[in-house]
Amino acid sequence: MISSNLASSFAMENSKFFGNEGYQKTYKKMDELLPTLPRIKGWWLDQLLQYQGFWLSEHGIQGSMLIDDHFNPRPTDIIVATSPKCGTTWLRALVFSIIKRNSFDFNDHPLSKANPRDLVHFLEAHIREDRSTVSIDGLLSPRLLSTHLPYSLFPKCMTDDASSACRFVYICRDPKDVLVSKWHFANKLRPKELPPLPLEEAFGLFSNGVSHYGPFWDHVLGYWKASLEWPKKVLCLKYEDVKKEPSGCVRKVAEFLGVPFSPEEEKKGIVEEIVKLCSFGSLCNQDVNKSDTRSRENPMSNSDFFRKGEVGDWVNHLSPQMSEILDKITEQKFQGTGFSFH
Ligand code: PAP
Repeated sequence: MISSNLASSFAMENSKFFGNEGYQKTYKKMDELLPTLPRIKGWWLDQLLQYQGFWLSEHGIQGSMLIDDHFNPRPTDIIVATSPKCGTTWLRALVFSIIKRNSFDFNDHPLSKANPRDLVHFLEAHIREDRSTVSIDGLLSPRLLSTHLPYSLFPKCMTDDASSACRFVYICRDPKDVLVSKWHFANKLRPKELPPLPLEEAFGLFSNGVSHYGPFWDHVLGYWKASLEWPKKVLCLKYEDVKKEPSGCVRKVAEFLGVPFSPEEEKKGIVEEIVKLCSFGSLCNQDVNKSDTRSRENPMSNSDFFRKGEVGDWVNHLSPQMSEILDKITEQKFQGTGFSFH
């Protein structure tokens, strides 16, 4: 069991970096909270803790608490929000290239030299300055950030429409494909000394809501409901729709972010350039994304974020019973909400 020992070690580890008394207070709060939370074995070596209705790793909780206490949102902030394996890499690339379309040549673009996670910074990680060479406060506006946190875990000043701070672009995906993608990913990340995670076990965890930032369905509903209530603040996309109609989705995101394409840009085919640049084939063929270097500090390599990039790969893995159960859960959870994956 990880315990307050690990939390204390966070505090000690971080005290090296944060003479800042405010940060120390947050770490102390975390130290007191962690031992009180229900916890369960995770998908690799980690444990997941139940925090405000969601299953998060200790780092996830730490990120959430640091954001609560120390993140200074700006009205121009753009936050790419996802439940893991729903299209984070893709949406990061799309939002980056939409917002920066006048800054770079498509033939010599940052996306050919950097993985999208190095261009759109992961808020929960970079708020911990000790883990990061990036200072969130030092980024120029508009800041492009990304998160896996559920909507309800953000402080009111970021989610309350009365304040104009932050816009969220959310993408979700058929949970059957999410499970399969996550299962493959988990097996890449599991240390060699552990046996591979059986699909049946991954299915059991996922369908019971036990996955990072899960239950998956509650994560989707949080953003979906917010998008209905505050359509200028939260935009919800589906992976399947972006696959089917990428140009339409790129235009929709640009309009939502207040930077619609001009008739001249349309004539020049900028939308199509963005779609092509961010496509699975283009991104996964960049040398930078072929790298499979992992380290203890950074256990995920760039290539881990590119597998098949298809809709419906679940048919190659899930049994008919598994898919039926997941579809039933999805139907029940989304009943009466106006949301569906069809
Ligand atoms: P994360 O949430 O852990 O950051 P994320 O990028 O959402 O990861 O998930 C990776 C999935 O997106 C992979 O799906 P798969 O396992 O079903 O193949 C990956 O292949 C897919 N993906 C990555 N880039 C793209 C892209 N440009 N277009 C479509 N799918 C993509």
